[in-house]
Amino acid sequence: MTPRAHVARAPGRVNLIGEHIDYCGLSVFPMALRRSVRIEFNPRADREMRLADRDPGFAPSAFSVSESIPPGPAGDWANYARAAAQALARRFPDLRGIDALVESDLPIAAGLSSSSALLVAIALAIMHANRVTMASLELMELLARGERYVGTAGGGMDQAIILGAQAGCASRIDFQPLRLTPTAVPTGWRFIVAWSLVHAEKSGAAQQAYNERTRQGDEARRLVASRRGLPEDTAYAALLTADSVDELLKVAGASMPQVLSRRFRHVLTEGARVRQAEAAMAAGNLEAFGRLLDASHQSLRDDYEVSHPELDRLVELAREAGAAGARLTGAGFGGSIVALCRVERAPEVISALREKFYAPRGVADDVERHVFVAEPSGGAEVLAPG
Ligand code: NG1
Repeated sequence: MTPRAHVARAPGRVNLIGEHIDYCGLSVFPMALRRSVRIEFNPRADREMRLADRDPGFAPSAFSVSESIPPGPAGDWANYARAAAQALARRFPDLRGIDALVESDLPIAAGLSSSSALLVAIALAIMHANRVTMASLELMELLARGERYVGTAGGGMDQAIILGAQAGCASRIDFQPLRLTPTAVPTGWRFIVAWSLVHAEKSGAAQQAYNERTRQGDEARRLVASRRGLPEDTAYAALLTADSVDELLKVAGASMPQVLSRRFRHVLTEGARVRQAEAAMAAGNLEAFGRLLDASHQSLRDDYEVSHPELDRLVELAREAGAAGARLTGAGFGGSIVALCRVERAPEVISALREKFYAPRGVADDVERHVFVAEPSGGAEVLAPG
């Protein structure tokens, strides 16, 4: 890579609340992290993409930009680059490729969206190299659809926050139509992210479990809509304007198998918690925000069944150490938790996790790789050569 290379940077994200509801079209409340994927890149004169990673665990990869790029094997990291390149090639004719060198300080498969950050950084690099631009909201939607290339029926939260985050803020993301509304994170609050040491590989079993949840959410919605005499394609948001949460839960309880009605209950109650959490943050009410985190975790564990015993243990330990609340964040099945505490409590929470979670598992020395304070950061950008 020449010293004149540009750099595309895309942050990871931690979702504060609103889990497994973006694909139902309901609002979510994430923030971007300082940890990020950085790509040094130079334009090429042809359509080739030549990718390398500073981490030798990721083999170099090459492919050609086109409207239909054959995927690599399941789990191949370069599939996220293929997804970005294909989505852009369908929007802009005759794109040239890039030479790219990737590095990242984001943990992989930890529920912090390292894969969407890679996809967004590659997309920005290709666009910059080809001097093409797009309205930000349109790009968020294009890349959310584009990421389905890898086989996950994901929602649009990750690409939206990675591109649209504001430093110092969490953002409520509404869908249909897509919109971001920032709220400043109070200066005395700290969100601590802790990894469970369990990889939630979105290309493996977790992908099937994730896609199963999206199907169940959809089926429950259709059953309730038809019970209410509404068209089958009535969205969650429209169901909620027609009836109260309690009424909808009663209908669900009477019209579908128990497992579906529990999934449905998670979606509706989590949707309500997002609005309450946003208001609690705006009011600086840490205790109220913490209670909502706890309620979200319980719902994800019992109704949505996406937790893991190691996540439950981390949540329990964070609360015992004085966090106002904690919950799993991201898709679950492993990955990370997010805990909220006052700034002066943060060292105690972190050292309790070190002693009671990481030390017994033999990784106490590495604790700053696994636990960190999340600093609300700005969105993805391209930096000129230094
Ligand atoms: P992670 O945590 O990156 O696996 C996934 C989806 C989100 C959202 C969350 C659960 C993708 C790219 N991301 O995130 O859209 O549904 O799960 O809230 O599929």
